[in-house]
Amino acid sequence: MNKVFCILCAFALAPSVQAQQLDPGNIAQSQFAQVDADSNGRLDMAEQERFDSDMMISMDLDESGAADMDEFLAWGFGFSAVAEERGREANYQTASRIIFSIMDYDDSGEVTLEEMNGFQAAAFAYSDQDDDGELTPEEFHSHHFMNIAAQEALMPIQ
Ligand SMILES: [Ca+2]
Ligand SMILES: [Ca+2]
Ligand SMILES: [Ca+2]
Repeated sequence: MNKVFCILCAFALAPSVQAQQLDPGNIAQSQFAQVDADSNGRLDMAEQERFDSDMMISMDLDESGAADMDEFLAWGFGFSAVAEERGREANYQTASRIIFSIMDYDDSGEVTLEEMNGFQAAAFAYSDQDDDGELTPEEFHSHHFMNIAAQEALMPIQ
């Protein structure tokens, strides 16, 4: 039931992502809004964990209880369209593979929710520059590992 709901959510989100300007900053902004369940302009760890459980259910298409590399890459995190538009698909895929490998703490080839939570807790602590237990949009955009990886992968070649 929950799974079906989340798959529907993923489809429902797709058009709004495409309607946005293809700008990594806008995508990070829309991701922030999705995680910020109480819309108070800041993310706390409880919001992040709720979002990650929903995301894991949506990603885990074969219902194995974990996400493998293909499921993780297929999810795309909203940046795939930008990567395509900029001809940076290979870079973006490499960045995503690196993030996946870091998340896959026991090297099993699958990321469990527990591993995802461990990664997100570390990323959250790192991003929380003023250590107040919440992330501002700026802390999230500029310091979260996944946003750093995506922005670097999608940056125009100078
Ligand atoms: Ca919040
Ligand atoms: Ca694993
Ligand atoms: Ca903070």
